[in-house]
Amino acid sequence: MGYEVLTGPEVEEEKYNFEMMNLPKDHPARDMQDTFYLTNDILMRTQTSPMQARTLEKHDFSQGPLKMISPGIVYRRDTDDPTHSHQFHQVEGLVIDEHITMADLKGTLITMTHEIFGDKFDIRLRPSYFPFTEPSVEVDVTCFNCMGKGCDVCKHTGWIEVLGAGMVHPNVLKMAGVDPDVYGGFAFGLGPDRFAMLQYGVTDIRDFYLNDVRFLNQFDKRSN
Ligand code: FA5
Repeated sequence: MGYEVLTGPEVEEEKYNFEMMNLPKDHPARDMQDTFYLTNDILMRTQTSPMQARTLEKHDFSQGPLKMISPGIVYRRDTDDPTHSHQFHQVEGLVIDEHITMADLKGTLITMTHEIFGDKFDIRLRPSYFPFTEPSVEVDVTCFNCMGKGCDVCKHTGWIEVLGAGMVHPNVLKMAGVDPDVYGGFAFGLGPDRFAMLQYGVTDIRDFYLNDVRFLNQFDKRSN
């Protein structure tokens, strides 16, 4: 779909992880992502969203629109459970140009989800909150374990949350030196560990990180 693939640092500056993502110091939403700090200003990134600020800062819009995805590992002081790990993957997506709308975001998300999972899985968009997007949504996919009936894996909701998204907040553009009166667009951040769980029927995210060879061998093409 024409996206540039970029990677960024896992040991990140607080400025890019929070400040430039419209999360000033003492902003209550910082609690949404419990953080491993290395020093006052340096942390293990809690999300791939700092790559939005890093890319926006550099992009030359006279050369055309910005369309990037950025995969990588992120870290949070989350309590491990079947769908949460303290270390996991995210893929950030960012599209900025003139005249980008929420319909472009929705079309992109539907295309992506159906391409990966096929038509037997539904998605739903729920209104949500992120400091760096307005409006914001969270996207859920039908639980692979119970196909929507409700089970332990999906905490009896029938859905598994796989990504957050929204229209990029004007403050994020402004802080990166981009004029929000001219340019705008959408961003999303998805959790590929949860995508892999859905696709391969893995009921506990911790299995990816425990290095049990009996589990890992299933995915080793040489042993199949
Ligand atoms: C974020 O991290 C936002 N940066 C996403 C975003 C990007 C929103 C751009 C808007 C625009 P959230 O905390 O909801 O949002 O995490 C995004 C996804 O990462 C979740 O949907 C989920 O799939 C995955 N995720 C979050 N926490 C964990 C965890 N502890 N273990 C595994 N996956 C997780």
